[in-house]
Amino acid sequence: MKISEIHIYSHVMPVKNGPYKIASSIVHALESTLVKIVADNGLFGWGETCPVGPTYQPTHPKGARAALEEMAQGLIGADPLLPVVLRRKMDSLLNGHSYAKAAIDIAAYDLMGKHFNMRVADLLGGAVTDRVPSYYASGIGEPDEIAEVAAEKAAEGYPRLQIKIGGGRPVEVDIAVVRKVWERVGNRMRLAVDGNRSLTTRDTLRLSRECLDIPFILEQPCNTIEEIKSIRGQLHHGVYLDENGVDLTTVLRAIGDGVCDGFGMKVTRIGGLHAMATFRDICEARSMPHTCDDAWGGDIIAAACTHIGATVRPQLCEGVWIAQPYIESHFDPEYGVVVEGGHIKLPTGPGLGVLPNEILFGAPLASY
Ligand code: 0XW
Ligand code: MG
Repeated sequence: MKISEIHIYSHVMPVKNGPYKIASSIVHALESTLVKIVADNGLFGWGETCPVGPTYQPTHPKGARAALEEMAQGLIGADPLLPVVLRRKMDSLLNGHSYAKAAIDIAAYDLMGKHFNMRVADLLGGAVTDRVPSYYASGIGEPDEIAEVAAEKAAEGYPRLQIKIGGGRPVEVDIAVVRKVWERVGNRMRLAVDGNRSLTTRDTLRLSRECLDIPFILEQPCNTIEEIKSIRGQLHHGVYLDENGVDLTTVLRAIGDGVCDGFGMKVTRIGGLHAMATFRDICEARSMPHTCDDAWGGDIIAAACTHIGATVRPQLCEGVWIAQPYIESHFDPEYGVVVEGGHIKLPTGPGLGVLPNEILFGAPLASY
């Protein structure tokens, strides 16, 4: 089989009850990049990549589009059924830009699933569940407000809450937020406290010391692995890397150096579903819990995260975060991916199991 056409689209999604505020970005609307690859037998697959603004990671929508345009012509004729060969082909056309390559990888898996009449989760090794746990991520807010969100989400059935903190405000406020949430929900939900790279080592140590009695994990508190490494031995809480887990080499180094106890991982950051399956297996070999997320995205990304999430050993699955609760509408009006009762049903159709209504995206920005 050969890729005979590639179409690149852009689509803007406003944030419901926005803006969404985290330490590294305040976003009102997200610009997603969608890719449709068509094979010489007429089968097609969809991919997507959607950075949560230009400052969360070194990624942005125009960068995704430029990278895809750089590679697209050279990918015509490549076999979409061979993900490793396809990755090497992409690497021969462009250095880096994993988040853009991920859109092609996801589209190839969607196409492959349609070709073999298999769900993507089964192509990735096999689903161990039809309903994956999700987690809710609060925005940055005041103690009472976030405690209210926590109570609401616990009642909805979410097994885990990620509390966003930091962004330059006094650490006392962050400590008060965490304490208020704990008073309100206690052990009804597992807790992660995510600094999105914004805390100093000083404030991270204080947060951990003053919340000794609260069992949360600290997610990406500081900007760099070096900063985290320097305080790791003095922390009273487990540490997960998120933004710093930029590729498999870094993941291997972080695990080897004992810098972290788990990961918040993003499908597009690591380069797509194939790389994500490798990451899952590395984590399983070293008993590292992790999430299967993306920074943002519509139904294509949500389905991709759910499919890989469904293959993770349940004891190590920290949940699948999707942007759906923060987005008004779906790409696929019938089989759009949703969080219900804090969990996400694995799509049942072949491939990703979602079919976007492409009229929503208008004319392609570029076609090859
Ligand atoms: C909660 N997320 C998975 C979505 C937001 O884009 C940020 C991210 C995180 O954990 O940092
Ligand atoms: Mg995070």
